[in-house]
Amino acid sequence: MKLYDGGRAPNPRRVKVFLAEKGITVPTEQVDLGKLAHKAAAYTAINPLQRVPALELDDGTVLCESIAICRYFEHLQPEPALFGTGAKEMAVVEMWERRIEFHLLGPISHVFRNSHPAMKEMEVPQVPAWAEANKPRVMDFLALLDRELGARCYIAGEHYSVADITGMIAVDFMKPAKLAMPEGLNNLKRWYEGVSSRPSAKA
Ligand SMILES: N[C@@H](CCC(=O)N[C@@H](CS)C(=O)NCC(=O)O)C(=O)O
Repeated sequence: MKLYDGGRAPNPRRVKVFLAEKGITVPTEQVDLGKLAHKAAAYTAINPLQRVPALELDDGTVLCESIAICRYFEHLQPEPALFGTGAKEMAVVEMWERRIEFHLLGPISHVFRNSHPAMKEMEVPQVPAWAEANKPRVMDFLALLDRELGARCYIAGEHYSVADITGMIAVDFMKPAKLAMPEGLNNLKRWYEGVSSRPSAKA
């Protein structure tokens, strides 16, 4: 088994934090996004979409998409449960994971990819207006999340889950996207301090 990693890039980091929470170690190969190694023929043969992460299994199967990779490990090693347990909790985790991905990580990525000079060769064409259009979406969703976190410890309930991993990494990704955290979101701040101080957050 081999994990194709991309340094501090947010999607590979989701898998690494997930693995750290599970205490699983996987042989890793770095794909240098800065040098566009993910666009070279060798990596394109692994993932024709030219994105990281990718997990190559011993039988040659390649799993892409961070959540698909995380789910694979959840089944291999169910504890600690990071996709919830039981029908209702699993559905609630899934709901929040998707909400965080589509309404927070996605819009932050659009801001970063369409405004940062380092992304010029990866986001073609860069559309600065699309970066601008996504900024208020990020702020609206953060305010919603702050209201939600007034009623519970973690994004999907009383247990830490994959939704918290995606949420923490999305918030961290605001820095390179040059998005400032608005003042006064105290529930969000308390949640972030908790999840980002877990040892897994260093991954
Ligand atoms: N939906 C994919 C997204 C993967 C993705 O976009 N990865 C970024 C790094 S965070 C990438 O490989 N970017 C390279 C590029 O845009 O050319 C997942 O969940 O893994």
